[in-house]
Amino acid sequence: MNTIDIDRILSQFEIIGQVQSVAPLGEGLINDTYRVATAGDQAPDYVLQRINNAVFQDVDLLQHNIEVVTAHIRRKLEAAGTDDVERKVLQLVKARDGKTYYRDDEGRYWRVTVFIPDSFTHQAVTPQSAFDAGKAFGQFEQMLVDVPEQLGETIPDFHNMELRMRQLREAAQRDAVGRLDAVRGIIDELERDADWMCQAERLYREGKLPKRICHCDTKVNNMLFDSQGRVLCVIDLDTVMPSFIFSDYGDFLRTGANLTTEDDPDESHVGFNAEIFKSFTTGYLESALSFLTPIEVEHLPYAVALFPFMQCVRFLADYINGDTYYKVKYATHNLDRARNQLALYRDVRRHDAMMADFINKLL
Ligand code: GN1
Ligand code: MG
Repeated sequence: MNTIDIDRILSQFEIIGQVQSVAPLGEGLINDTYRVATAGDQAPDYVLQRINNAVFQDVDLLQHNIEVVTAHIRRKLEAAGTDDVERKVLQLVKARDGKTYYRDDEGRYWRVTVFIPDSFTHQAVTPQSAFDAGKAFGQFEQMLVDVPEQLGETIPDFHNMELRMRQLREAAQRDAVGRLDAVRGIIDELERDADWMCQAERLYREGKLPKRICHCDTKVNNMLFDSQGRVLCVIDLDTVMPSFIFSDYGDFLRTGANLTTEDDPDESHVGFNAEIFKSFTTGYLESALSFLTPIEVEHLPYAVALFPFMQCVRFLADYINGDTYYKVKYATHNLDRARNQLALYRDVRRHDAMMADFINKLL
């Protein structure tokens, strides 16, 4: 993407100040993100994103969800007298036509938010920031219990484990690029636990498990921290939609409590960090216990296992399909990620009893 293009895109939005530089930002695997720096102290910096509309096919619905959610959170923070609200919720910048996105001549979709000053993302957490993050996600879900509109699913059945298993089986059946032979062992291992992992969908069908508005992409690097390491807010709101609370609780621990990054190719580095589990869970239950049902609480250890398992299934399916979904940097990147997540899943399962015990003591 050259500067001319970016300038032309930015000129479609109601931004103030003189654009000084545009540089790639963050580690997202789906959208392309840039930081737009402006000259002087008067104008804010901005975040420009190209929305991946192969993944998010209904951009209108996507942006509508984000508008509703950010406005709702802003009202709640203001009503609670929170200081520094501007740094605690994302602010969308309108395009010239009043929409919160712009479709360019080539059919690419763009959006702009105000960059939150002195904010940082991290790939790892300390016990203290895990506790804060737990509390923040519980509060996030709590603020959204009375969101004034029904939100649509920006990716239908996003965290539906039955669907993810079906997609893996279909990928294996097609074997589009001849990678199946190398991964049969992993598939067999996943199949052994697949039925257990799909229990949330069954509980939902039986009317025993609710869906609530969740963030659904709570990995560590989707959270902004200030320079002292305190949580500011949750970003990357594309996947905010109705789901099981397991999504937010489990996906945070999938990244936060892994002893290494999700794509570390050396499995011996992978492991479940029990200390992070404990601090995150303590924070989460402090804010979420007021609205969680007993069946949700009882299944939290299941949620910790579900997300590395599901992510393994998704990375592996993408590997078999020839890397059509996630950004990859080398040929076996998705395979390394899948192996990493499977190793994490195994280690989480070694902690089943500890997790249940710990949660019971908190109640
Ligand atoms: C994607 O966009 P990003 O990188 O924050 C993905 C998540 C996965 C994650 C794995 C819309 O998140 O579901 O958990 O990669 N988002 C989508 O790192 O598929
Ligand atoms: Mg992200």
